[in-house]
Amino acid sequence: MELIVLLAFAFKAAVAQYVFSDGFENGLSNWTPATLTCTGTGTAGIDSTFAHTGSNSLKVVGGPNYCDHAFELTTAVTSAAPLIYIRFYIFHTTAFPTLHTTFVAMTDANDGGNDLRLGAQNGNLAWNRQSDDATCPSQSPVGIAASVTIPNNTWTCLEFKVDETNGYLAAWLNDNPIAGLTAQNRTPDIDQAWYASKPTWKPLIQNLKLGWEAYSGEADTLWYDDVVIATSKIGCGTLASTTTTSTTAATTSKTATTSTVATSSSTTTTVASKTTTSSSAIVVKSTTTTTTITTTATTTTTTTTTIPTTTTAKTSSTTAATTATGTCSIKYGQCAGIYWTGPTCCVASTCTYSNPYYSQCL
Ligand SMILES: [Ca+2]
Repeated sequence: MELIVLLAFAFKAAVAQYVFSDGFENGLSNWTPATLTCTGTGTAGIDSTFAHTGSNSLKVVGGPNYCDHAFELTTAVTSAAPLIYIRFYIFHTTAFPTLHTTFVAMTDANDGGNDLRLGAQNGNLAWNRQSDDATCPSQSPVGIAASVTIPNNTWTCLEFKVDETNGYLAAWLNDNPIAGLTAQNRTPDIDQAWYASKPTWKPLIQNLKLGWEAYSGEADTLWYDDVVIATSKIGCGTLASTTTTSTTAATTSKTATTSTVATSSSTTTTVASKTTTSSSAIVVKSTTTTTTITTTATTTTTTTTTIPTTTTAKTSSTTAATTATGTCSIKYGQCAGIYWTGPTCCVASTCTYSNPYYSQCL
């Protein structure tokens, strides 16, 4: 018993920032289907024939209509709060469309329980806030160009950060920062509009939902694997400090496996088939992960308590002045479209029809 405690400490010292790691080798035991307002043809479930590592992955068949959405959910993110890093490998098969889609959704308790979404619009990745349909980057030519797409038919490493204390976001594709997904500096075309409509925006994330949701008739089939949630940058390669792990490795073989989750440190994400080598590492890893979760959960409880204090202390008087949009969308914001429930007038711009689902202030 003592040994286990010691191990837990040693392990915590090394990789305490990891609160969750799942390669779906134990099925969906760490996930639950997200409860959605309507259901259609979308499905999410284990695929035991295709994986980034190991044998299993999460397969999502997302239908074209809004109700054809499907998501699997974990609440482990709350153990990493208030600074949450999430990394996974994603493999999708249809180019991101011009119109808006979502593949990651997170319930935000500070935003009326609406989702903070990561998806795509105009072919590139974008954050989207369900409550006011704000996007980061702005869907202007400059904003769109500051983001990237996820290539089809290859496993790709995607990581993002939600900093609840400061209300900041960041993201990396194959470890490369995505400028357009950085919400922090109130930069025109990037995140100015994001904060303009909600100057004191600070999310309180309740869960991570991986799946698919379309708003304009777009379908995609996707796979997810090797999901890690942590309190610091994870990266696409090896999971954190191998240093301490090697110390503990002497004690038990159990720990020896921990260092490895992302043994596939190759950022050369090639087509799916080349995964066999690291597979066993991942499988064993899941045993250790359980230890991590417990350990870190304890630490985080303390951290979580601090959130209200921090939040209240930070009233941003600076940002309030940035842009007063009133009830109209700002330039490059959405102003009309099927499913659109936001403002229909524009500040210093004209609501311009793009398609039945999207009109933009230009
Ligand atoms: Ca797997």
